[in-house]
Amino acid sequence: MQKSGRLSTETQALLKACGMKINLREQRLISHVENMPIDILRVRDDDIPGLVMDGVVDLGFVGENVLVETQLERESKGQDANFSTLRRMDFGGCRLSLAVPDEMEYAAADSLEGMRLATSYPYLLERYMKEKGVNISSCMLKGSVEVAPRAGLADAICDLVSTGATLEANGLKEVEVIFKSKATLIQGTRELAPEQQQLIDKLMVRINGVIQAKE
Ligand code: PRT
Ligand code: ZN
Repeated sequence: MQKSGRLSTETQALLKACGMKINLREQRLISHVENMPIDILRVRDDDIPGLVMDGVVDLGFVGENVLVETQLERESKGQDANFSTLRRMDFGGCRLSLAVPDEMEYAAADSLEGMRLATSYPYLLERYMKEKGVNISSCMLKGSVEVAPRAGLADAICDLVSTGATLEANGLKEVEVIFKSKATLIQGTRELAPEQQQLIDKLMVRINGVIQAKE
């Protein structure tokens, strides 16, 4: 799971609601669940899909945006990108959107033809633009994507949005949603011992119950 960030509080709360006794110490990478044979690894969210796809961990909670971006990047490099989705969560909702300066005229994706877009998600952006048949160049920024147009680094951006306040504060308008995301639970393709798979099945019953009870 994510160590600290937008997904960590709700992931921890879900695991506790499923009956796991966990005592997560700040400095520890790995914590053992006291009442179940499970170890919890807490890392940057960007590392989670790769850890699952490489079989280093069996399960991962991660945003679909990070998951699909990693999958596309790995596929483009011929690396393993296999996993299965166990269940979409009811938290971590956001959208990956195209946004342009307020004063720019925008009708459809082809309004961006020939432009440069700043993004942390170049593969999702490229996939969308290819589908639309629009040629753009992208400039990779891991943070502060929303200041790129004002700084003269890009004409427009492709970034995560939840309330839209960040875009508004930076003189940008959201013009198109290219990917809708929530947190999701994935499993690697490594074959597990029967008792391990049974434990996962039991956990899934509990996770489904916890999420349904909130609906
Ligand atoms: O340190 P680590 O690498 O683990 O964390 P991180 O900083 O990369 O990610 P974090 O914790 O910010 O986000 C983790 C995941 O939460 C994302 O990958 C998404 O799946 C999900 N999520 C949900 C969001 C948002 N909502 C969100 N609003 N991730 C980022 N944002 C950012 C967005 O990038 C923009 O800067 O919030 C800003 C916009 O918010 P609004 O409300 O102003 O629109
Ligand atoms: Zn991250």
